[in-house]
Amino acid sequence: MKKCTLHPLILLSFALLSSSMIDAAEPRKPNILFILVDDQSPFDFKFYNPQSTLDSPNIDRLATGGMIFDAAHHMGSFTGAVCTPSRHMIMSGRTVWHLPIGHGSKNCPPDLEKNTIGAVFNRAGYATMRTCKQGNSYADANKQFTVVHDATKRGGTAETGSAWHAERVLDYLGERKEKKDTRPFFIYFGLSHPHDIRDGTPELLAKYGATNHKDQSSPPAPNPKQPPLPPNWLPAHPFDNTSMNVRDEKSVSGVWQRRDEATIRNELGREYACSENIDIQIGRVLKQLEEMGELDNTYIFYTADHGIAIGRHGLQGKQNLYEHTWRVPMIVKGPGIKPGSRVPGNIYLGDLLATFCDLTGVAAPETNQGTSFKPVLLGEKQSTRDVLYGMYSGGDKPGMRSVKQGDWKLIEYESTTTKTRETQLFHLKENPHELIAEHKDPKATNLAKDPQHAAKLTEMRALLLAEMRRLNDPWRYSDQPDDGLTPPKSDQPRDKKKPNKNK
Ligand SMILES: [Ca+2]
Repeated sequence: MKKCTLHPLILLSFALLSSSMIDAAEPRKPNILFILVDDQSPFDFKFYNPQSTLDSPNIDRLATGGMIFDAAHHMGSFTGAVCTPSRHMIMSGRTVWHLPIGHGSKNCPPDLEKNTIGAVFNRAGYATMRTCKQGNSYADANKQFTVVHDATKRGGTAETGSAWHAERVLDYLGERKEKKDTRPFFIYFGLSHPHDIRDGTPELLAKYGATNHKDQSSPPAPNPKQPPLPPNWLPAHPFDNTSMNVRDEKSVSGVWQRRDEATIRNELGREYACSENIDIQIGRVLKQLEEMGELDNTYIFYTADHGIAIGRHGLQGKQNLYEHTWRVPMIVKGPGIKPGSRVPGNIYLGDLLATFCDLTGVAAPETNQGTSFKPVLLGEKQSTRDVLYGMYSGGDKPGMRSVKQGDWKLIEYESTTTKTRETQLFHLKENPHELIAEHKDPKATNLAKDPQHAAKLTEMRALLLAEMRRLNDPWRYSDQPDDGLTPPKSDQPRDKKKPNKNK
């Protein structure tokens, strides 16, 4: 008589079914490692700029193992301390005119800090930890993390530089291992560099041919190891951009108001030395996560609070809306993200909170105004929005505004104080470095005065006005309808606590 047995494949199916039922009953929430650096242009990296000489093997590996965003932006700033609104937007998911600081504070609900990253993820049962610089940030939100180790570390040694922040993360992971803590984690791994003063380690400064130049009256020594001049370098910005007297354009040690080749290449060398050190520190943290078996269940985000000029367009600082400064690097690696993928994305830093929540199944707070880009990360779409708006009004008013749609970008400049009025129109595919007449490149320039592009200019100006209205921008340009708005009286944002300028 034939013995009744189950076919091995059926047995295997039962085993798989029961294992997936266990998984379904107790899904393990993913961890988040959020890496935020201070003042870094996307064009410092080879994956955004093949001419770059920056070595960043660990960040490059995140890029090849994850997704690169070509159009990630910060929304802007109403103060020279661009970090401050940027970090408020990151923490809260709110847009620039709806923050608890600045002219838009009347548009912000009270106690917003209770709906920022640390508070939201604590409520969701996450273990939360943060290390970052101090100052020009969002102090009430920073302290919502359960474990906080904040200090500004911009020196050239392990104790005074980026290694200090990495040590805090490594210690925290070590304690987690010791305590057998199995809760999912949210680690906010912030670094104080490559923000000036860019005192790199001696080895890395030597690698990039740079010195911590202290003599304002002479340029530093040229060195062939220094990074090349950027393609959009200029010896001076050709017109008053409404914020030429801000600290970053005049007082940064090592640059001051110098824009000569030797000064800019040396300062880029200092920036790269600091950025490579950050890369080394990230490598240490990733290695520990791998050894702990956490890497495969962790979403890793790498970005900066905004970009920086360092000689591009004759500027030094972060108070402008060219792509080198308005854009930020953005890399995301994690479960379900196709390795080596690349998208425009059209995202803001203010979309991060919504995305963190969406990826982890945590409800986003009602105060959030950002849009999750999880569908982009999962390969379902290329971008989350069609139009991007940027602003800067930390100098003369109304200051600068930009709008981008597809390959087209408009930047407007107006100062009611100096009567400056300038317009730039760029086709970014044909002119990715936003070259202008002073760059003397026959193939690329500002198209705003080209009659062939008059219709496009009109269209982009209409888009900008629509975005200014949609986002409650309190200012209007003199050739825009005033919409019945009274321009804000004070030149200074109405901050409860005034930001410590440009730290
Ligand atoms: Ca910054």
